[in-house]
Amino acid sequence: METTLIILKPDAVQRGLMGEIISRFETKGLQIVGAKLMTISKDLAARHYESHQGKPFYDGLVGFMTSSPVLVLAVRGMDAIAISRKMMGATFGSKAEPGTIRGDYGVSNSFNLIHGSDSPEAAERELGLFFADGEVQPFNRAVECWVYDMTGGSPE
Ligand code: IDP
Ligand code: MG
Repeated sequence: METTLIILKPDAVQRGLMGEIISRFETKGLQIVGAKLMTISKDLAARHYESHQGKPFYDGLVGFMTSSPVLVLAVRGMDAIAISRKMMGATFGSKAEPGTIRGDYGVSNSFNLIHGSDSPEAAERELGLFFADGEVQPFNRAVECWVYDMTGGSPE
């Protein structure tokens, strides 16, 4: 099981798309194990996007991410990182395939609604930036044995 860090960016929150997007993850069978509405500080945005420092879009990205509240989610499941990235679609709203979150809800390249960790290392680092100990709660789901085939003893 993996847990990934998802951020519903300021445009998703302002446009009233939180529920729609959360529904997609829940309907898929992924589990929301952490959630926090917050305004990201410049310092936290800089740490989160440290690998993009120096790029032409960096200042705009930090300005955007700190401009209005975001909804930060911890999303859990088997292969949750790769599945979430696929559900998000390509980075630019103008290029993202229909059927993906970015493809269905937006047209902008920089205001692209959602962030998702891109590797297990990134997920661990980013979850640590946004959630304190105990704020992510991987509770037992009663429906788990219908979301996954557990007949072999491990989730399939
Ligand atoms: P990702 O969010 O799909 O992982 P990254 O390349 O990690 O894409 O870029 C981080 C964020 O920076 C993007 O989600 C987008 O908001 C913004 N961004 C990336 N490239 C550009 C660009 O060329 N112009 C404007 N914004 C960009
Ligand atoms: Mg990225």
